[in-house]
Amino acid sequence: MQKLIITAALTGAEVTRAQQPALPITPEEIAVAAEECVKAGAAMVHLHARHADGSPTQDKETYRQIIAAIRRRCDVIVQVSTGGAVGMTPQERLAPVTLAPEMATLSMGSVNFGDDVFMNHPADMEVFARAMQEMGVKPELEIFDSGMLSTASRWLKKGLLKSPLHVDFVLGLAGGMAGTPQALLYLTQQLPAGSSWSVAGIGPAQLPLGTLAILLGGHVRVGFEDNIYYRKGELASSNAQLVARMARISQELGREVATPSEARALLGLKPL
Ligand code: KMH
Ligand code: ZN
Repeated sequence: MQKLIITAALTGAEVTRAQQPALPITPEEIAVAAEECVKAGAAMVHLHARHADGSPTQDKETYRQIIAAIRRRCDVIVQVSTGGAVGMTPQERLAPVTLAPEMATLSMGSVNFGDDVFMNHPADMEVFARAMQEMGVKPELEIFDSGMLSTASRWLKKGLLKSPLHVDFVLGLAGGMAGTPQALLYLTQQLPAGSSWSVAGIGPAQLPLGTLAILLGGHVRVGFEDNIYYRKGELASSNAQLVARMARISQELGREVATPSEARALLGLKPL
């Protein structure tokens, strides 16, 4: 089995300091969290930017500062969000891709998001996919439901996406597909040949689905964006604590954890 790629989704757009006191918000805090996660076994960070008051932003300069602060501290695959926050315009959301990061997320369809709707109109997402191709940015396809994988297959045929795909199944979201082993197994069976995949289980789904992904040969995303708890009723002390647990489980199960450069090779990214 390939080595395990652990992605740390450090901040997200929705979680607040009131909910999770250790949430990294400023570029320096995000860089410190990234370094701690790398030391704990993460090979990739999924980034969201925040204003100083904690509100979400897709401001290019803020992303530039975050990436520079991370690069000063550690080697890690940098993946920016193009999901941003619910209600942002497509133009706003696409801004960090113009920094030519190694990777960026690409949501493959719309989904109810709690009491909101996370809108991803196909015409807008085509623009995102083309921009990523032009900038040499590898997309990670965010899959919230099975129909989004059929869109990915169609876009492969149209040349909007290139094989092999790397997809992330986001499961357990209120309004999305269930965070169950059955849902994950079903989705992995629909993948285009040669694809790599990870799973981001939301809330209580993070630990069981991450463990299942380790066993199935997939990869794992953990972090405060998706889950702020270590166990029921106990907040995690840091993003790194969640990464360290996944690394520990993987090693116990006999699967080694990839370094950032090993993960780049697995994902077909250029060495840094
Ligand atoms: N914050 C969510 C509405 C992504 O980063 O690509 C969207 C999101 C997905 O977080
Ligand atoms: Zn995100």
